[in-house]
Parts: sequence; structure tokens; C-alpha cells
Amino acid sequence: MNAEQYEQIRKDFERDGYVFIPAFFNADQVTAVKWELERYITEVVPGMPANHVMYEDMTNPATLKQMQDMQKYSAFFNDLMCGSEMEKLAEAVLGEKVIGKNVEYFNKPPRIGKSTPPHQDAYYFNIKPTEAVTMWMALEDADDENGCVSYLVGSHKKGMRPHGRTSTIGFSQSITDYGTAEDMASLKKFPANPGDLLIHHAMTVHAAGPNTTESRSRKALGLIYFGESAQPDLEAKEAYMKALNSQTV
Ligand SMILES: O=C(O)CCC(=O)C(=O)O
Repeated sequence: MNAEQYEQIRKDFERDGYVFIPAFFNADQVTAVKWELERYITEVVPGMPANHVMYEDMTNPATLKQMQDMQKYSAFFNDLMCGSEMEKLAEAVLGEKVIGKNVEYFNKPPRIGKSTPPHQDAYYFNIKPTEAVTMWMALEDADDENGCVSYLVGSHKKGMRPHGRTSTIGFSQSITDYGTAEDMASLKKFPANPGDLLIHHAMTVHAAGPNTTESRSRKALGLIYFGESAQPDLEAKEAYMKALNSQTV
């Protein structure tokens, strides 16, 4: 990618709060990620702490839906996040040096994959300023039937929305006043093919539908970067923890 392309991406990100880059990864790169994922699930997952691995149905390993901090257990995923093209992109959109924080796995198993509640990542991050970005890499086709990601265009400039407890495993918080006419007017869905990349700002409101298909999963990888200006916001963290502990599911 040349300097002009980076600049265009930065401008689009600044205006809309997200960027969609089709075919950012080629087929070989997608295959390499999927291979590592398979190895990881077989060899690493059995020894991972329970809070880093989530299932739709705890009693059924085939329903694996989410994993956290995969960079800590796999040099491959660490290299994908640190010193990589993704890191360069994160720096380009935030306009500062970044620190790779988390490599995540997002799957929606067929039939039972639940919707991703509308949220802003910054609500979970508790940082000030809220300079952070999430990269979402499609590993399989994602569409309306199996739960593609959607954004509210420009929502990164409209402040933090109120969040409340959900019963969704892996996404404990949902925007409580989501769905206004203004929201619906700015809603944009992003069907994606393997290798496509979505990048969103930590303040961008996003969600994804459930997987209603009979046999297609919806696998994706998420990479989170904080800008180096982002510092822990202890006040926000305290409020978040208080809300978390006081709300009932
Ligand atoms: O994959 C999904 O359904 C949601 C992903 C997400 O919320 C994120 O990448 O921040």
C-alpha cells in the first residue's frame, strides 16, 4: 500500500469511523490463518483459562464462539498483530504509534450463533482519550443470514451511548437506546468475503446479526490496538465495574 492509499484510508476512517478494505489478505494468507486457528483450537485451547474461551453451549466444544488474548499463546498471532501490516494500518488511521492489545476470535456457529449486541468497544476499554481501533478480518463469507457486521456511520463522533447488561456470552454490554430513527438512517451492513478487512474506531457503534443458517459458520479474527496516547481511565473503569456488578442478567 502506498502513502496515498494510507492517506485515503485515514481520511475515510476519520469521516465515517470505519473503513472497509476488500481482499486486504490474499487466499494464501487466509489459509495460513485458518491453519493456525485449527492447530490452536486442537493444541492450545484445552489449556487456556476459562475466561479466554467461550462457547455458545459449554457442553459442546463444536460451539466455540469466542477467544481472547490469542497473541499470548501463539507466535503466529502475535506476529500478525505486532510489527505487521495491520499495525501499520492501525497507526495510519489513529495518526500515532499504537500498542497491540488483543487478538480475538469471533465465530457464530450455524443455527445457534447469537447476535452481537450493538456496542462501542471503548465502553469495555476504559481509556482516555478513546484512541483505539479494532481490525476485523473475515475468514469466511459473512452476510445477512449468518451475521455480518454493521456500523452506524459517523457514530464515533457522537459520544458514548448508555450501555446495559446483556445475557450474551462474550458481549456483556449493549447500547440501551439503540434503534432510533437516526440510528437506522445511518446503519450500514458489511457483507464480507474471506480476506476482507473492516477497521473501526473504538467509539463507532457496531453490531452483527445472529447466524440463522443451517450449516455455515461465521468465523473472523479481531485485532485491537490502543494509540499510545490512550491511558487507563480509572474513573470509567470503576463506573463500568460498578454497573457490571450491580446489573442482573
Ligand atoms: O464479530 C462480531 O460479531 C463482532 C465483532 C466486534 O464486536 C468487534 O470486532 O468489536
